[in-house]
Amino acid sequence: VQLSDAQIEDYRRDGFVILPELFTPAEVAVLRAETDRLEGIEAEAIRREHNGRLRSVLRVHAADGPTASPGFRALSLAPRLVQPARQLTGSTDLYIWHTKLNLKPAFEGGIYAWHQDYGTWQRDGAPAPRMVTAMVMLDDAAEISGALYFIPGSQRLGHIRHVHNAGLHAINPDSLPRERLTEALRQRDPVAVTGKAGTAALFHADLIHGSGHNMSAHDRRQIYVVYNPVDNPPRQGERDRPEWVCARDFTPLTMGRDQDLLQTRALAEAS
Ligand SMILES: O=C(O)CCC(=O)C(=O)O
Repeated sequence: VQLSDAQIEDYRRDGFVILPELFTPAEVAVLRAETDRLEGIEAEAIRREHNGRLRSVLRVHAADGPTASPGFRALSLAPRLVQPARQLTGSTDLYIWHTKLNLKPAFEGGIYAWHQDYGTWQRDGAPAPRMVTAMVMLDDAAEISGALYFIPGSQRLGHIRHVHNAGLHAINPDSLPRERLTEALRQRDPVAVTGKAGTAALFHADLIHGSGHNMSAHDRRQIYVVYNPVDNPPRQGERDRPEWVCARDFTPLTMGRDQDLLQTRALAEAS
């Protein structure tokens, strides 16, 4: 998939572009089966809700390690995501900053307060907000199930210093100061990122986004793949987070083939 000039223009203006049903139902089924398998694993790169259901799993794209998943690796290297990420970053040589599978289980899945991802990544030492995140829905995403929201164009505000959000029962401890948020929300109405399973959204590292509680009876599973140009690696940061949230291998990724994702199912069945 190559993005059209109009889609690239949308991204420059709004900070995101949506690609409806980029992955087929059969491919999504492979990824859901992988998610079920990961539910049974214990690892440092896994977070759970109070009821024991998965909240998030990191490093699912890796070739090895406890959370490695051939299906999610194939998705992360699929030309359908890598080519648009190359166009939007303007860089052919990308590596994966991290991958994160967010589950938002039915009734339990909680709030991600409004934030810009680069707020965190700058503290990791990343020189510039040049990353592009590809989110792919593994379930149909509706507003009631804790949909992701974007504030269109907010990436153009640049990086805003985040503050600790005591009292807001969010998963992420830091968010934007209320007055800056109010200003951004007055400029543009937020957009709910809803759609059919398999839909992808690519978004800018400075785009303000967040999501509410999953009040539905259905899980809201979404995978996030963060691509970063190899010439924008983290330098010495304020802190040293684990490799599963901030990768240290800056070897340019090798793009896979679009058929690889379905083939991982055949390989799993044969083994
Ligand atoms: O999955 C979501 O609803 C939001 C996740 C998010 O913004 C994050 O992990 O930084």
